[in-house]
Formats: sequence, C-alpha cells, structure tokens
Amino acid sequence: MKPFEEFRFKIVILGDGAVGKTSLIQKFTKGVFEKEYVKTIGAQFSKYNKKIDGDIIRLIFWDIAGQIDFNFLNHLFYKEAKAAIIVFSLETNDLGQKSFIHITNWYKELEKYCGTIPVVTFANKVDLVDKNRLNESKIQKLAKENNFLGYYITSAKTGEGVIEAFNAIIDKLYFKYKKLSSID
Ligand code: G3D
Ligand code: MG
Repeated sequence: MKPFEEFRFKIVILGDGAVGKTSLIQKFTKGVFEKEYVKTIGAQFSKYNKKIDGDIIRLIFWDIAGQIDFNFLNHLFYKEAKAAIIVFSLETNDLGQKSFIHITNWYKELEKYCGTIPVVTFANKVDLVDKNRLNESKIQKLAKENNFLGYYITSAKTGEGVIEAFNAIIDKLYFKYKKLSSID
C-alpha cells in the first residue's frame, strides 16, 4: 500500500477591499487558523490543514490586509501560488458593482505573476440580496470568458456555500497534484 502523502498549497485570495475575503477564510477555517501578518507587503496568511483520503493537505491562504489596490501588490504575494480565489460582493451598491468589474483587473494581475493557474470566483454576501433577482448568467459569462474553473455563491455571514466553495478548489488542486505525484 502506498504511504500517505503530504501536499502544500498556497492559495491567494484576491478582490477589492471589504468584499469579505478575510471573513470567508475565517468561516472556512472556523477561526482555527494561524494568522501571520507580513507588513512589508501588506498581506497576511492563514495556515490550515485538512485531510483527504488519508493524505495531508497543508493550505496557506494569502489575503490582502487593508484596501490594497491591484497595482500595489508585489511579486512576493503571488510567489508560488497554486490557485486563486477572486472574491466580489453581490451587493447592489457601488462597492458591489465595482468589485465585480474589478475581477478582470485582479485576474490580469494574477496572470502576470503566476501564469495560468486554477482560478475560481466567489460571489459573496448573498445574504444581502434577493436571490430571485440574482443575475447568475452575468457571473457565469465572466467566469467562462476568463477560463475560471467555476463560480460559487457564498455568504461569509450565514456560511452559505462557503465550505463547498473552498473544498471545490482544494479538491481540484489535490487531484491535480496527486495525479502528478503518481506519475513520478
Ligand atoms: P475584506 O477582507 O475583503 O476586506 P472583510 O473583507 O472580511 O473584512 O469584510 C468586510 C465587511 O463585510 C465586514 O463588516 C464583514 O463582516 C462583512 N462581510 C463579509 N462577508 C459578508 C457576507 O457574506 N455577508 C454580509 N452581510 N457581510 C459580510 P464590518 O462591518 O466588520 O466592516
Ligand atoms: Mg481583509
């Protein structure tokens, strides 16, 4: 029998300020994470481990501290990221609308530093909108145009969709790297 393996994945969480990046990480890790702040690049990271089929997955989520704009992040933030989550807010106010438009900017920036890595987008704060009036086709279109793996509707407040959304990207990474390691 093959021994259990260990995987390390750095996942960067991008998106405008106040869309819920930090809240989402907290919700997913249930607050059980080691958080460290890297002052020089205005970023923080949270470590979280999970097990899949006996293998250990060591996750590091990198998150922007404060309201840093896409032009200000330096390469250290993106270095060796294996996947990215781009968060926007479904709120119909200015913040929400801008955060949706800015997804493409965040993605371009990511691509510049990381090339083509798996990306998903989280449409957060669904608790603040009327679900019947949600324009999902707009999100779907954007995800398709940018070749994202998918989009997930979430609420860091109620927890809706959060665990499923994080697990989807983590599972994808796990199966990708598990497959690669079995070829070695
Ligand atoms: P950021 O890390 O992207 O900057 P934060 O965003 O996680 O700091 O969240 C910004 C604010 O939005 C916080 O409110 C937080 O509680 C709120 N928030 C995050 N996710 C959700 C959500 O899904 N639904 C709702 N209703 N609020 C959310 P405060 O008031 O603490 O600034
Ligand atoms: Mg934050």
